[in-house]
Amino acid sequence: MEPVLFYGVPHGCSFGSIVALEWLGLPYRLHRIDMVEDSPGFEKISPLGQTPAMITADGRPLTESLAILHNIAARGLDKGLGFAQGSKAFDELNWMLAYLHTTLHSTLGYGWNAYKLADDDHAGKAFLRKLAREKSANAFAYLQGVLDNSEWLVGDHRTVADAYFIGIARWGSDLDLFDMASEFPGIHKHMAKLEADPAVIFAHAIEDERDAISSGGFRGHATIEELEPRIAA
Ligand SMILES: N[C@@H](CCC(=O)N[C@@H](CS)C(=O)NCC(=O)O)C(=O)O
Repeated sequence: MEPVLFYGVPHGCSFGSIVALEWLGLPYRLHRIDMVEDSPGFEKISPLGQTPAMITADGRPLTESLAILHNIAARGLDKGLGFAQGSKAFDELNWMLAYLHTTLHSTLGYGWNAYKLADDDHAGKAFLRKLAREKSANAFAYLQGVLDNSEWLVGDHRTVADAYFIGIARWGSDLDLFDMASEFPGIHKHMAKLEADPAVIFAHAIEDERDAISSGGFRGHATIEELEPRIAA
């Protein structure tokens, strides 16, 4: 059966998994999770209530972006989305995914924590935003150095690392931390290239609930009722 990706709105890091699934081109379905609402049943797939989460093709629940992206990459080796485990290229991809998650995602996360604080917690917001800006500036600067010497984050073509990148790099401006074009022109250029990709355009349309034209294997949204037998299995 086709895998199902649970993606989160607003602007979840699951965006990258949607892009990667589109690039993969194999059938898949989506289930939308509004991260500011309760989602009964979702805890059976994602005990921490976090997105992305997946029901794999063989029916297992799988959480954590890196695990999901590697699952997609392993099915897309022929398309260059990933590399054979044990190869130098695999290690480079694995390294880049870990960097994007443990360094870029986590430092920008301070900005999301500031966003979620009560409106009148001015000191808390200011502290967290300062941390987010300082720490993620270093993370972006390093990545910009990578992109100064390469068209893609890993190797000479797009991989799941670029898919993951576009879902989280956008937070730099979403959270009003940076003017990406002037402060990180190399990052901005890579983002602009990816923003023109049909899979990225599709993922935005899905998040924004606009008409979404899949050039991959999207087979529609699945309701939680439809998924019940697979969740219970
Ligand atoms: N380590 C997890 C973190 C995922 C994560 O932080 N997801 C956020 C959206 S980007 C989320 O679901 N937040 C809602 C919550 O934590 O309740 C992963 O990489 O998949």
